[in-house]
Amino acid sequence: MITYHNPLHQGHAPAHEFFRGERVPCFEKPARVDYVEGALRARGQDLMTPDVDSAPVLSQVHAPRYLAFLQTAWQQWLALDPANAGVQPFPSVWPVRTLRSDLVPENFVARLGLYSMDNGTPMASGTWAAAKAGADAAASAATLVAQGARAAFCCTRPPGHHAGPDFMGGYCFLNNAAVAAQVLRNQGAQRVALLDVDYHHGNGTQSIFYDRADVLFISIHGDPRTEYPFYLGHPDETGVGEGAGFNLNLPLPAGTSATTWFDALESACARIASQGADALVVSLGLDTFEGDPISKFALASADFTRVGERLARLGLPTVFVLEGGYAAAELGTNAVNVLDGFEQ
Ligand code: SP5
Ligand code: ZN
Repeated sequence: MITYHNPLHQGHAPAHEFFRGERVPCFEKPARVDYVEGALRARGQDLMTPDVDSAPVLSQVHAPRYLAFLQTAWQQWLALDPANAGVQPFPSVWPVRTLRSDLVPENFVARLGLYSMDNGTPMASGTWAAAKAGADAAASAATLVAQGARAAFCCTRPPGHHAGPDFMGGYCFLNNAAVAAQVLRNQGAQRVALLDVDYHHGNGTQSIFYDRADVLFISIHGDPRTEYPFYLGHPDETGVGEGAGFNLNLPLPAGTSATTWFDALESACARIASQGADALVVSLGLDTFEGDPISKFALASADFTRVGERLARLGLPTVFVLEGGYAAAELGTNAVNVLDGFEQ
């Protein structure tokens, strides 16, 4: 399968995130993609370097003020104090209900809160460059599929599906899957189905397309009554305005078995088939794996082959975009299994 990698991902390497009030090593670390690249190369796969500038498409899925902030966020942080080079910025105040989010504060940490949904999305010096190169990889993969390739895989980090129109969150900065879907639309697909199989609901992607009928968003994920991101991903969210009926959430309880998960996949595939789409984008989170350290589904490595097989049977030009998955050493096997299942 055509595969694009992100040559700049290692520049996004924050040291810590917060968990239960403690600083712990980041789950979303460079080794994740190193393992996937290793498994791809072992399979004889060429890794292509991004060759499409995603900037115009990023402006279609993210707000200008958010993109402008993110692009220079690290320089803004250093401008406060050169010693910040060794310190991770974290938001500490957020414009929740009754507070104003139309104003852009002069204080950097306040701006970081304006553009963040959580304090679990640490930044580093190379974050913008890594996120932008990842979006370029997604745009490149989608461009080849729009031009007739059967499928392509965007092997990147940081992930993207929690990043909304104007905010970062859940380890995500730029929404790579949204970029892929928008590229397919721009290049002729009338309707795109975007299926998110990450353990966590793709709140950012849902929000980007919630009022649009041209991108059907479907997500299978841990029930947000108990699982991150909590505040979106519930079954009564079905789209709004022209997008009414083009959003489908299929939450499953923490602890769900592979058998039940595949029943949900069947429902998702039935909706894609009935609603009709010219192309498919898959937000390929691998944190549904039974060994994932932060998630609670129970797919075995062999199940990922079945995921690929089932998605291939939809018969749609397909862009796979890597999202979460934190059992780093097993990510290579699980990713390659999806691609093998799709291609066999
Ligand atoms: C892309 C993606 O998968 N983002 C996930 C963001 C999850 N953020 C919350 C992390 C909470 C960590 N919980 C650790 C539980 C260890 N037992
Ligand atoms: Zn996830």
